[in-house]
Amino acid sequence: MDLTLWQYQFRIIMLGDSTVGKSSMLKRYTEDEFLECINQTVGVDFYVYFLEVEPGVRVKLQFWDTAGQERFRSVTRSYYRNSVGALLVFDVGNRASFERVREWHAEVCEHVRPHVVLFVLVGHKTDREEAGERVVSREEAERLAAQLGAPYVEASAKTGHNIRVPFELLSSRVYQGLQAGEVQLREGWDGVKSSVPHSQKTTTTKLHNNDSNTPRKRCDC
Ligand SMILES: Nc1nc2c(ncn2[C@@H]2O[C@H](COP(=O)(O)OP(=O)(O)O)[C@@H](O)[C@H]2O)c(=O)[nH]1
Ligand SMILES: [Mg+2]
Repeated sequence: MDLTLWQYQFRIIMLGDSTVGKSSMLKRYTEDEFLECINQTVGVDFYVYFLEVEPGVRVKLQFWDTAGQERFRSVTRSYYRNSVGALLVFDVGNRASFERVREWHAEVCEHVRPHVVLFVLVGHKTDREEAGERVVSREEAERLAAQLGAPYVEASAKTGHNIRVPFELLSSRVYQGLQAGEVQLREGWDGVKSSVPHSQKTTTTKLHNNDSNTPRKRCDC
């Protein structure tokens, strides 16, 4: 099968403090693997996943993952600018990571203005609740998400609980944004690419979740 057969490509970034589990979420979603000691890569790591957002509409999701730069707050401007969506992640067992969410959000919005990036807020490592390590409640996270205008999802890369939901919710939001004209293709912008001539674009918006036959690929770059 020709893996280049996709109608759209969405570039999505992972945001949040170091160690909240951004790389682990990507690894679980794209490879269904979890590592207790995940390597910190040098440079920007990227992952690719193919998703059918509705029957016959295949999207190449290109995920960009910071590799430690977030620790030094040196994430580059082009990292933000060339993305259409962001998973904004905090660790439910780490209050400081929750308190930093607003700053991450503000930083992105400031850099991409006048354009927008669509967000999903993720309360991650929910498995820590069983060990009595949860310090951020669902209610306060939902309140913050509402203030940021983003949906809120809880997940765990360790157990795999809910791990597909934030990725697919965000992809669905982007796709719907495209249909509604809220997200627009722009010359010289890598957030969304289309291989479909304008006149052939579909107009329905339902997300098709059954992507069990979708091939997975992680780039070696
Ligand atoms: N308990 C728990 N630990 C996790 C989870 N996801 C990642 N971790 C651990 O948290 C640490 C940091 O994960 P990593 O993915 O490198 O975080 P990143 O710096 O945000 O990319 C690693 O030791 C992971 O094994 C999770 O869902 N639950
Ligand atoms: Mg990482």
